[in-house]
Amino acid sequence: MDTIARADVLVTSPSRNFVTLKITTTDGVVGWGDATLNGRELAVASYLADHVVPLLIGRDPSRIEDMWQYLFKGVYWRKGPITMTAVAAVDMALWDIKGKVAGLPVYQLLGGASREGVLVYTHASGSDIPSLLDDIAQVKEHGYRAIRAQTAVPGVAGTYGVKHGAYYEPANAALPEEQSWSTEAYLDFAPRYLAEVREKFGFDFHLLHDIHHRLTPIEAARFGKSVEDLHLFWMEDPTPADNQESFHLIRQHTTTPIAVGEVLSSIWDVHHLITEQLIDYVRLSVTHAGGITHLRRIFALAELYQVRSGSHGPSDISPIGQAAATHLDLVIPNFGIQEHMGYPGLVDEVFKGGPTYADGYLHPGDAPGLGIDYDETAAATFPYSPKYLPVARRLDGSVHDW
Ligand code: EZ4
Ligand code: CO
Repeated sequence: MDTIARADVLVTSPSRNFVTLKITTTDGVVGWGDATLNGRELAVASYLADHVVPLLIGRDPSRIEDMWQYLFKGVYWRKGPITMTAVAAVDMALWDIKGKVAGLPVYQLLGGASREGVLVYTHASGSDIPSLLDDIAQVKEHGYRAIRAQTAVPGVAGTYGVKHGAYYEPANAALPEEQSWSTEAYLDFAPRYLAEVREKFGFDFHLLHDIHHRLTPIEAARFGKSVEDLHLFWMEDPTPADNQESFHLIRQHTTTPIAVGEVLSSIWDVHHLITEQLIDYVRLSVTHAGGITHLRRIFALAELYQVRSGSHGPSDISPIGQAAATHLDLVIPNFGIQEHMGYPGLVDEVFKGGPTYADGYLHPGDAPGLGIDYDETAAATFPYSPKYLPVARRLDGSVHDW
């Protein structure tokens, strides 16, 4: 029987950090899994190398579901982003192996394509309204049918979501940068710039906006109400979802669709949001939510309540995680949209292949497994470099949700 011969945890930083799990079987089949948790990379690397790799050796790589149960239930300490990212990496690597052994792309193993391609949205941003409008014009030229629009808020130093140069890289410093925040300034400005976007470009594309957990429920309700005529595809993370019940309050006031999930990692983090129909899109990622095995269970629950998928796909999920997401997206009946932020150039030197983009859609391709390779020689030339997300402080100096 083919068993797991070895597993290696690889860390590389081709301009940003990625953690990758490589599983090799006794038959010499290699599976890749993404284990990148932005700003806490080495915690997951240690969880895998110190506590998971020794358990994998000699086990049957074809028993994906059993491996998932073993790593989730078997450890006693359940859930949380570090655990669920580590479990996800093993899960992804085993799906990659199963596909390679079968000679089939992972989406075929999951039931086959339900659509021709995966609708994606990308980011447009600006330091002010004119530069946002320019950026949207450029993004539209690349064929995107769905665009997330963010602009720096006047009087707020370092607003989240704004590109510096060609890319937006949230983990931007060796120690966390201190940024500022004013809810009043944001609530005054954001609806106005989103209105200008619709005025200039019309309604024939999906317009998305990320609130990044910055509002209270009643503030989010006010925001959602004030942009109803702009027909946003969604407002993302209007308030932290630690208290799932608080979304009832937002729902009572606005028909602006709601998307939640990028910082969450298990079905238990969203089950109330889903079963009470408090959100429209669930945004957990394959990489941070226990892999394909767990995320497809979350999407299956969501389908019963007409909640669609909208997975997180930032540059801090590696191309392996993005490939895995694209396979799942192609199959599930309640797919909504997939985030596709893209990567800085050096990332291509390490990660080879992966989904292809055309005309606003991604396709995972038909190579066996996940369809992506990792160049270990290139990766070794980009050593780990500490990179942290910023923190946000209100104008009085107190810490706000980032
Ligand atoms: O700030 O992934 O929707 N996307 C986002 C991201 C997050 C980063 C944090 O690691 O909000 O840009
Ligand atoms: Co977000």
